[in-house]
Amino acid sequence: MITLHAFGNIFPEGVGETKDLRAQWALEETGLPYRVHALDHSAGDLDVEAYSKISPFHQVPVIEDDGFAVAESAAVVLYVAEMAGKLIPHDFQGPMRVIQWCFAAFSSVEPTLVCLVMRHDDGTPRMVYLKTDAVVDGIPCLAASNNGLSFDEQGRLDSAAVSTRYELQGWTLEPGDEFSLRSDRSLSSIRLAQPREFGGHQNVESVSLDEGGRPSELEVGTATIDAEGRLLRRDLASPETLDGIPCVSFAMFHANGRLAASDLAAPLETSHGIVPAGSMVSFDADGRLSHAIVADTCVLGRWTFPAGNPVQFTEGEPVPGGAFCYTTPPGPPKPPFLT
Ligand SMILES: N[C@@H](CCC(=O)N[C@@H](CS)C(=O)NCC(=O)O)C(=O)O
Repeated sequence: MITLHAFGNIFPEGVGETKDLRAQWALEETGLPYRVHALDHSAGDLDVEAYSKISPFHQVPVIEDDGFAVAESAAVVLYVAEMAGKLIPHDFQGPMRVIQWCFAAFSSVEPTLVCLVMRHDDGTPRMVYLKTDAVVDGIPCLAASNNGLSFDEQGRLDSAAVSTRYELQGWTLEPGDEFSLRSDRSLSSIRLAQPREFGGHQNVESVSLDEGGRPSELEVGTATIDAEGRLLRRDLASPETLDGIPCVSFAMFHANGRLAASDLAAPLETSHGIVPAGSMVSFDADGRLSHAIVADTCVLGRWTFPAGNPVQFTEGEPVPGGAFCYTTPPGPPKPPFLT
């Protein structure tokens, strides 16, 4: 059966807007049976090494059919149509016309639409790109093609980059620094235009702030630290053994300093079988293996897990699912212009 890798959880603004809906729409339209592998965007499910095996750009949608993975929504839709023998005419010219409009959608229509103002459901602007610097909601905002201004549903500015040095809620922003505000108007994050000293830490690239306006997480080079300087995450330039685990690409840590998650640099032996190299693994604060996304097909306990599948270790026992479980789709997708 086809597995659709799609979002199970994404930040609120993304709901109903993401390209996995194109794949789900085609699947529903053709009536092909499928199941959904629900990914949590906010938890970083798309960022893990194992997922890059099926999604070169760490994005959705991807479908897997009998071990064959197809990414890119247009290709997925074509695959589904071909598989079902529906949606595409069977003569010579018909398929060419479909391909023509697929290319047009991606290279001509979509980039143009993305450059236009995005709006909330009630028509008020959500994203605006300034032609020249302007003061908006009292804040000097930078005009830059990669820095749109976003507005909440009440029309209040909620993210932008500043055009000049500006004091915002006790923090000094330099030109080009990007900020975002919560709905209670408290500062939620700052991305610094250039790495610099911030909140007593050197070389800071971005900061998340808590509701009290204190830094909670800081990106420092390739590492993330908390306000006390404790390491939360760091990139690994080469494989390292951490807490006895062969790690590669990145490592996340619990508050007690123990390894929380990484990709495996080498196969990991467990009492239930071998978790293959390249799998993403996570551990609880006592060092027990809690989850994995397996990089290759493997047998763990009573189960065979195909590549890219999630494993949860419940009291040490491997079972499918957990944080990344398969779910049945909630119903046919509802593209905005059909509702
Ligand atoms: N060209 C790709 C783009 C896919 C894409 O932009 N996916 C977004 C969701 S709409 C995504 O997965 N974003 C997650 C990320 O980049 O972190 C396609 O059409 O499939």
